Amino acid sequence: MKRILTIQDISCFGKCSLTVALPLLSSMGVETAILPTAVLSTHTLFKNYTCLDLSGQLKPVTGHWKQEGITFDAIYTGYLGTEEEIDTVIDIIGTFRNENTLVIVDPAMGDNGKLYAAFDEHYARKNADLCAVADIADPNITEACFLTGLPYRESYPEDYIRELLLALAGLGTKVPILTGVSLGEGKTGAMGYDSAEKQFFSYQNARVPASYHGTGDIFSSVLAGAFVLGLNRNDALEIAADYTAFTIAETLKNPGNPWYGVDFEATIPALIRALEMKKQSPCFKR
Ligand code: PXL
Repeated sequence: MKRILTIQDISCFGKCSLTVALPLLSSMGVETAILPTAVLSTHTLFKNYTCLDLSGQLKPVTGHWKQEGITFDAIYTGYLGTEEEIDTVIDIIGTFRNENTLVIVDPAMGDNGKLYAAFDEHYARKNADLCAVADIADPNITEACFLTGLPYRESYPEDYIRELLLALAGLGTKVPILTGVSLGEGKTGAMGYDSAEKQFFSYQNARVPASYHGTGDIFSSVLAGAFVLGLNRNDALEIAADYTAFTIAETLKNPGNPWYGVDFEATIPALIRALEMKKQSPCFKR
């Protein structure tokens, strides 16, 4: 069984970060170790959230794992807290990485042109150091702009997305993948760039007219699971984008749908079915 380590916060209520990554990765059949960076009462879109910083635990916990000889096929990072913590996480990646370890970075720090409440621009730029050590990094357009210094645009030609991807590759990310990319009227999806092969790739589906919190974490978790299981980049992008879009659509059907997150629990069986189909494809390599 493949084993992944995911490093991000626990928002105890609100359906994001570890409370999404752990069930999704486990459902995909990936053994999932967690390294919680902080415990928050809710995610930071709620007012008056509490936060207990656990960054002092990162080194002792991973030190113990190292003594035990524990290894990982992949390391996937999400929402972190401080610049110092980013340095610690980079160290941890260095400690556990070997030539086969896949490093997936979701530099979760903002959306819709703005940073989340807990962050400033200095923190945002620090995330570029983490992206520099990533095999795959999947920022949204907002995050990519804060990482690269390129201007944020609400509407854009495809060339703008290519420029952002090349700038992300310039930071050192081997395969940057931009999320929330619309390449046509009524469409949304993701576009990536494989810097070794110098090839762009993309996947689009119909845009569901709603935006929910935590969908970035859902996309990243499924993407990370798909890559560690050995799906090729097109299949990985497709399963992550389809699952996210389907989950948003299902959430919209729920008359009492919560504003703070999506009903991903209801769509896990569909994810497992989609994954089984992909694994039967001749491109499946592991
Ligand atoms: O979904 C990203 C995320 C993760 N963790 C916390 C957050 C957010 C987004 O706001 O606040 C604590």
